[in-house]
Amino acid sequence: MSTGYVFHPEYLWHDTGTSAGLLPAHPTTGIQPAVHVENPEAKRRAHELIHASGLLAELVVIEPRRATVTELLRVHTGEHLQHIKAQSELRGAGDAGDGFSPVGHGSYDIARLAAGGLIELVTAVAQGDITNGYALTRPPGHHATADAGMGFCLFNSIAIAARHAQAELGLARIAVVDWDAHHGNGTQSIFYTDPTVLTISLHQAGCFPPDSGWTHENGAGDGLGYALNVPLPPGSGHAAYLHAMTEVVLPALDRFAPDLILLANGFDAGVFDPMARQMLTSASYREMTRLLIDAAGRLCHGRLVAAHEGGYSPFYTPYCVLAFLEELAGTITHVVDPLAAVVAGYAAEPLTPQQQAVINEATQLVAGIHAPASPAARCKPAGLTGPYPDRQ
Ligand code: 9RB
Ligand code: ZN
Repeated sequence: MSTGYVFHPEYLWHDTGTSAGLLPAHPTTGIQPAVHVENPEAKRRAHELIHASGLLAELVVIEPRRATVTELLRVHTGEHLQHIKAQSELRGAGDAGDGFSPVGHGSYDIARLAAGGLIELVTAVAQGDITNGYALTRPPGHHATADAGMGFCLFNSIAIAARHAQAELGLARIAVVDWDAHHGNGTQSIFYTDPTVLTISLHQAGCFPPDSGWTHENGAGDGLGYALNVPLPPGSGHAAYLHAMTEVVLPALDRFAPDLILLANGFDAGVFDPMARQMLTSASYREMTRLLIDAAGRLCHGRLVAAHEGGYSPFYTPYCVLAFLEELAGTITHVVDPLAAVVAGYAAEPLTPQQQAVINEATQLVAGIHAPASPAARCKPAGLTGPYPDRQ
């Protein structure tokens, strides 16, 4: 069992400019220039901690490449590609679509490197070179729809990797689990009518995008039943997320029987995050990861591939990333979350009736998911030749 890791310095060069948090600075509005909340710092520190803790030496480092136009077009419209390219050629201050998604000078190529990094990771997992993997990428992707960027996202890397896995790697059924604090609306919309890709999003109810991610959004047409949402109330923490994992995510995965699990791995449900009001700790991420690893082990030869999404606390995100990645790699380092003692007494248990109610609602929908028609056809990567090691 081995764990792949994708990182590239260019990911830190995606320039989100001088917005104050997320608002563009301008003297007429009184918004002073500052630093955009989606800046390199939390990601740089996470990568440094992975290195300094010794964990990097235990990982299989995989070099990213830029996703090709053909690969991007499996998900996005040509107009969207042209738009991002044109915005990226401006000398900064471009936007991906909603006025809140900065496109810096050269960000088109960096976003292609993010999507291509995930493609390389999924390919290595499908070939059996590694069991699972993590791409510590920027910019994020889960809000990007087929034809627009949104919520700091340019291209939907997870969706691009999922389509690549289906088109080139013989992995027919893909489950996308999204535990970023914000609704994975872009991924959901891309696969909304497609029963071959199950999307499950756990998020803070009504946080972002506005009025998105409710339980009644359950897929449509052939895809009815294959979009699940668990909009947890603000203040939800360890108990609520673990309960949502065991009552919704795991049963849904078991019924769906995926060939690959992709994780939109946002850390902004962390207790110190400025962009949401959830209360997860590094221990929560570790436990949630364990559950997904177990599911991947029993369902799809351990194939679990994660892409970084949100997570904006420079001083806390790195410890959550480390806990996640230690668990993924099945190891521990000498680094102990130094904030664990600080958050130990934060009230994140027991489950509240409101949390229980929304989890129950989502649990009811799991019955709408069906196993593949032909279980015998699963987990055989048709696009690959040669021996296929079973590394479960
Ligand atoms: C809207 C505004 C937001 C709010 C949150 C995010 C977080 C993204 C993330 C992005 C953009 C403002 C809709 C301000 O971390 N995803 O994982 N924009 N919020 N004004 N308006 C109208
Ligand atoms: Zn987020």
